[in-house]
Parts: sequence; structure tokens; C-alpha cells
Amino acid sequence: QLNAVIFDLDGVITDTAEYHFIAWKQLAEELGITFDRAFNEQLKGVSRMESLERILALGDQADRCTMAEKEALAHKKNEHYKQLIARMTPDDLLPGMLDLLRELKRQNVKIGLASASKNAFTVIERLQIGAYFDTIVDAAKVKNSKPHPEIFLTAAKQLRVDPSTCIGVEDAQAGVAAIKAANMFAIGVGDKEALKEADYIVETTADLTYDAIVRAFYR
Ligand code: B16
Ligand code: MG
Repeated sequence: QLNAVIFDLDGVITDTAEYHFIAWKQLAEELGITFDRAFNEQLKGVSRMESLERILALGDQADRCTMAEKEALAHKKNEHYKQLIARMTPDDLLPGMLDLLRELKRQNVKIGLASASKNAFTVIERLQIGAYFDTIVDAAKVKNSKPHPEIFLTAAKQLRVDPSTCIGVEDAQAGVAAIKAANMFAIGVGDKEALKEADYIVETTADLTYDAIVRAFYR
């Protein structure tokens, strides 16, 4: 029985990856590190600090900074990112997502959010979809990052549903791994090869209809 669908935020509900890219790129340039879109792909679903570590490593500057300096750099990136997401509107929802949220509500399926972003609440508010969510678990509430299942398990617990009755939706490989480790049905959005661990894969969110995911779950 399907009791809940738990969504990742960036790459599933909206494309905040572009704003993360702009904010990281500016910071990287200030540090003299060349940073492109291809590298940004590797940061999807990765926490803020871990992303910074990877960018510093890219520029061979991993050992140059003290912990306090790293905190300051991460803070600076986040201030820029916050300015960018302040301009988001409901138009930034990915194709099909509003219809899916509506239909899940109509069918009494619970809805959760499991995002590695500490800005998840703000983004949900800007998209004006807060009312659809029965629970929101963000990075501030969990100790372990994806692929650890903690964030998805916490969402299921707060929804009072058994993980085996949940669908998790993710665009990142580490996210799909987290869903599987939580013993949930995993839906991947994006590349078939990268997300091959998922139980069901769609190319884009436009294919994420209520009928399609229910059919896949009960198959
Ligand atoms: P913040 P998700 C992730 O969101 C992003 O994909 C990743 O690029 C970002 O670094 C991470 O959140 C942390 O975000 O700096 O706002 O705390 O895909 O888990 O929804
Ligand atoms: Mg994501």
C-alpha cells in the first residue's frame, strides 16, 4: 500500500542547481579557481561544506584554508545564494510537479520533503507549495548526509508511515542510494545509467504523473 511520497528538492521540485552554480562560480572566481557547469553536476545533492571542499580540491587549495576560513567562504556563498533564491516564484516549479502534488493530496497520499539544503524552507515558501507538505526534513535536522538513509527515515517517521509503504524521488545517485537504504521504492529523475539503482526511472519530471508512479509502485 502506498502511504507517502517523499521528494528531494533540488532537481526534483525545482532547479535550484542553477542558482547554486552561479553562487559557487562567483566564489570560485574570487579564489582563482576555474569552475564550469560539468563540475557543478558533481555537487548535486552534496552538502554545502562538502561542495566547498570539492571546489577547493579542484583548485589544489584544499590545505590552504583553516576551518574558520572555510566557514567564512561557505557563509559567503550562502549569502549570495540567498539573494538569488529570494527572486524565485511559482514559475520555478519543474514541469508537472504542481499537478503531481495536487493529485497526491486528492488521493490522500502523504507528502514529505527530504532535502540536503538548509534553505529548503525558503525555497518551498517562494514556490508557494508549503501547504502540500505534511513534513519537511532538511539538512539542519539530520546528522548524516545522503547516501545515508537518515533523512528519508526521519521523514517517514514524522509522517508515521512504514518506509516500505513510501516512494522516494531523487535526481542524484547518492539520493537514490539513500532511498534504497531506507527500504523505500526509489524513483530516479534523470540519467538512466547514473540512476540505475532506482526501481523506476523517468527522464524528466514531466513524466512523473500520479498514474505512472502508482503503476510502477504496484507492479
Ligand atoms: P544549502 P537537495 C542540495 O539540495 C543541492 O543539490 C546541493 O547542490 C546543495 O549543496 C545542498 O542541497 C546544500 O544546500 O547550501 O542550501 O544548505 O538536492 O538535497 O534538495
Ligand atoms: Mg537533488
